[in-house]
Amino acid sequence: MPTVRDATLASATALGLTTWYGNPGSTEIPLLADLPDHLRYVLALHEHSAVTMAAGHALATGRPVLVNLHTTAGLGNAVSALATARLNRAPLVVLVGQQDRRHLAFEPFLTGRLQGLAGDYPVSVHMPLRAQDVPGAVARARHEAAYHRGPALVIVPMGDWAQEMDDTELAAPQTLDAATAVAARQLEPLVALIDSARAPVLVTGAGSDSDAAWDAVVSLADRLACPVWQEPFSARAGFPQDHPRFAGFLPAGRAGVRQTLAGHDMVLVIGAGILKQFHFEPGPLFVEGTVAAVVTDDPGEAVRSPARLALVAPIAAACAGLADRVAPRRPPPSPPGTASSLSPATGPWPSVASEPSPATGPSPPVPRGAAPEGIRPEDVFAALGARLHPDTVVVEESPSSRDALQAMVPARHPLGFLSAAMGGLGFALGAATGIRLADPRRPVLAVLGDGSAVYGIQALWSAAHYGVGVLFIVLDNASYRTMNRLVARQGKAPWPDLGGVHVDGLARALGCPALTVSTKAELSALLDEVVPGLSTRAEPLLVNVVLDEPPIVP
Ligand SMILES: Cc1ncc(C[n+]2csc(CCOP(=O)(O)OP(=O)(O)O)c2C)c(N)n1
Ligand SMILES: [Mg+2]
Repeated sequence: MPTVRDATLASATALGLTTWYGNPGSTEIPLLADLPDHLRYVLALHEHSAVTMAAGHALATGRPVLVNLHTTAGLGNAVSALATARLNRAPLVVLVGQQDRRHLAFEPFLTGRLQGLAGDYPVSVHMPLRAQDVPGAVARARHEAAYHRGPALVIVPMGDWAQEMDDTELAAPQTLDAATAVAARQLEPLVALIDSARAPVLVTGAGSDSDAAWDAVVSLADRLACPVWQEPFSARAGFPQDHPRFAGFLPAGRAGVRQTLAGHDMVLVIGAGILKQFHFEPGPLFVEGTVAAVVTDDPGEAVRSPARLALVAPIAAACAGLADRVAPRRPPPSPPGTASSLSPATGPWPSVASEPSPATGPSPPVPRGAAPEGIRPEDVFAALGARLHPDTVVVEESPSSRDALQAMVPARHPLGFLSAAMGGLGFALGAATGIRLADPRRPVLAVLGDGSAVYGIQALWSAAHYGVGVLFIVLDNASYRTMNRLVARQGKAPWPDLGGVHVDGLARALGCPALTVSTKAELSALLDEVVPGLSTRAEPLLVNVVLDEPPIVP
């Protein structure tokens, strides 16, 4: 008779769970010892990195990835990364070790109170009632992770693995597929709403970041001859940001949204809820008389949206269907003296490439007052924007310069931009590593603040050990500049600056090659050398860019 472990490995293999990320503990040794060679185990030096790397891998492939965590200590370390994985909709099967069930009642060493440790961030948490239910629970977790797009936890007592399997079927399908079509009838109310509007506008979110959805939303925007905005604080690009209809990034405050979208009487949000905010601001989201609708494949986004109509449907199919059915429109007349054809620089709407937008403020400023050779974040982004291949994945974690990065390095292919959906720092280093590990042909760049880099630094060891060719650019302003800006409005900060943190030194200590640059000339020379080879790079490189930024004015 095969064991529970044999049956689980066979089922996991059949379901495509062949790359495992983890950090081992004694409760998982019966599972991990002599793991078959066709299963690849990627070691992370901290469970947070195991989950961020796995999340990057899962987002790059669109398929679930397995994570191995060690009882309370391991799961506890991983919780914020699991929460981020849930918000970023990364499908993960998380096996959590537990003490042997035969003496769990005595609370032996390493007993975990695991069930509620990750709160309600996982899409499911199961500890099978019998050892023989473990293979089925793992298969179900794979389907739950894929269907609900988040981490599904299975807690496995260590004695279960050696138990004999019985001949009861696994309580899980071999294949689970979800519909990707939408019935024409279900689109009719939305078609009517759009057709009755005078000036509709589209707002896209992370949910429409796929080849098929980009194509469909482009067709819809063309049909409606309307601009397309990106939702505030979006973790991914829902529309090609070099497209002439791309209007920019909405502000994360109600007043800014109202003002930006004031000329439209209908707002159709695609692949997001209505509408992510940051600091609370009173007042309505839209000017009076504006009708809002949402198309999303996430029921959670639909149910919390203050909309006239919310449609839960596969986004690409729904948008393609809308594009076929809504009445075609002509573009608004161009103001006198401007070109009539659309191009990123000449479109009728404020474009990131052309003029100031109410969302992002003035175009990225030309640095003034800095030492001629001193580097501002905008210098880095201009240098990157001029060199990066359009297919590059940019993983962002540079809080005080995110707006400039997004404006100056547009996402030109799906997964061209990725950041932590809930704003938790420590995601980018691991996520970039996992993406590149999953897809070694795609150039991958992570842009990190110096503070942010330290939250996920252990992933650099894995990147180095497994020969993962990510370029990590650290913007070294020796501070939590974002926090300093926020606090400056109200008083003095109780925390010091970060002088003395040398991220390049940390990288080298973890086996990752690292350099520091502090002049524009050094930066250009380095990027000229490194960027063209990003798609074939076989080792990571961390570049610490010493910034010369102006003081914060409260
Ligand atoms: C895990 C976590 N802890 C704390 C914060 C709060 N936080 C937001 S931005 C920031 C400063 C980040 O500093 P750095 O990466 O150097 O970026 P800078 O603001 O200097 O651009 C902090 C601490 C957070 N978002 N996530
Ligand atoms: Mg900083």
